[in-house]
Amino acid sequence: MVRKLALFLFAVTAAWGQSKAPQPQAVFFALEMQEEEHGGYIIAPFLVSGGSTYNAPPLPSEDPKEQKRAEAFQARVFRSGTVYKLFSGGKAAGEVKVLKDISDDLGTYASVDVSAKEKKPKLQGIATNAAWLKESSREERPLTAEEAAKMRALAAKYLKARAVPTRFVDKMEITGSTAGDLDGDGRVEFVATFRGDESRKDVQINRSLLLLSQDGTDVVFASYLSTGETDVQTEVFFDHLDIDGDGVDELIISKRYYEDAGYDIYSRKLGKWKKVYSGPTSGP
Ligand SMILES: [Ca+2]
Ligand SMILES: [Ca+2]
Repeated sequence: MVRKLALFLFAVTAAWGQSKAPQPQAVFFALEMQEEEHGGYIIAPFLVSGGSTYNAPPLPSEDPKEQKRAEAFQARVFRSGTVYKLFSGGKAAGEVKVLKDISDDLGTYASVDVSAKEKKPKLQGIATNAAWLKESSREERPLTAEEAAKMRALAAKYLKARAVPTRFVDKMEITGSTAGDLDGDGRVEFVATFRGDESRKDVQINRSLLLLSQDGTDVVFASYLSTGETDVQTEVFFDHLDIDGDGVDELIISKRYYEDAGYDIYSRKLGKWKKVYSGPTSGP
């Protein structure tokens, strides 16, 4: 009897679960300038999300079924004239309008027309049709020279503790950075990514460091990668946006391999920063 009741309850719960309205899925695209190749701005999808879920967009594949999914996805999201909201640094930054699907063997992307609130020489940001996203009212600005120097000093200290030589650290370049109040507590977090390489006895070493700091004096979170010539992996800060709407911005990081690129997402959950999504790599 108990078993029968359990089965019945299970069936009811399962049916209820299925009848729940599916979470609306939105697409997130990286907006980047690709001057040489496409004469302007392009968007490339890096995430399909219902807010708290992180899924990879369907990408071209040798598997016919996957390929069909990818083609249907492209036809839907890259329909000419489709308008997406643009966010940059968590702020509403304008809109993008799809001009043309220019996907090829290397990747999935469309050329777009950008109507930005603020014309920057090289705008980058996140385009999306996510209806739940709200513009952040928090502080967001570039790092000052003094703050960038603080982050550099912090990176040097962090790497020194990992036996990375000072001469290497001195040559590291900052690949991306921002100062923004990621969690809305009124205090500004600093984010910076660094990269560098050196040859030691014909062996090439590449190093990549992502640093998140409260005010340039302490490391809140770090992701350090040391790779060789054939497996180069670099993390470059791209943008931040509260994708799941929990009040803390996610960090969107562009990861670059030797001939490949993709996007990863870091999120603070239960007080700890961690990687919550590692997107597929595709194209340049
Ligand atoms: Ca803060
Ligand atoms: Ca969040």
